[in-house]
Amino acid sequence: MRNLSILACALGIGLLAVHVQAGIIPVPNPSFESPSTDVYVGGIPDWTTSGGRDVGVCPVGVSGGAGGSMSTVPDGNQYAYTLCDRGNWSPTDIQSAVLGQIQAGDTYTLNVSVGTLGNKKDTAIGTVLIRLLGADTQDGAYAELASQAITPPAKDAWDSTQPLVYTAPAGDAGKYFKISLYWEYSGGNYQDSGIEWDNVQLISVPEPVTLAMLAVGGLAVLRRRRAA
Ligand SMILES: [Ca+2]
Repeated sequence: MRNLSILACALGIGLLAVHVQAGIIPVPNPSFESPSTDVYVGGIPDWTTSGGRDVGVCPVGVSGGAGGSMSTVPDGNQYAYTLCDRGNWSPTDIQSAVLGQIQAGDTYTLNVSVGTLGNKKDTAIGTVLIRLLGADTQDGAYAELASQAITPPAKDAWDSTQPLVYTAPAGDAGKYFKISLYWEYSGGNYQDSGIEWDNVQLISVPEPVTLAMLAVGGLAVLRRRRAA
């Protein structure tokens, strides 16, 4: 009987640890498969957009929009595009829905596939960032918690090897957070430019000390059970 209770206790701790480690944070419309379309469509469901000339979703292999398209897509059939052109250099920002509240000490890893539109020049693409934004209240003013500068890949290529890794300090605990896909075009001497986005993934991992404390706590419980 005692062995059974020890086993049950160990299983419980194990399940708790698994639960704590299962840190995939759901992101609405993470692969820009909505709305399903066969053309360029302005706007992205579940995301807010600002700046640029045009922001929306596009299926792979479709030409149009600002005169170019991607011939491959990392995930599914569609990607998000952000276009700007001469005379409209305003930074483009695509922001997710609010995803939850920051847990102090947790490490958040944001991975996004970033592409460069097929007909674009290789230079002067400007500043490309993937970011986490935070606010004290859900509807408050969101400010940058962390950002990762992205070196855009070659024309008509995708890159997903530049993740944002952010370990939340105590001061950010409880803040509401969302994802930002940001592009500030440098204003080079050419018309039309595009950055593409796909396959947004956000994972959180508890701080190691939390897991260690859980393990220590579990051992203490087991010892008490054995002594009883
Ligand atoms: Ca996709």
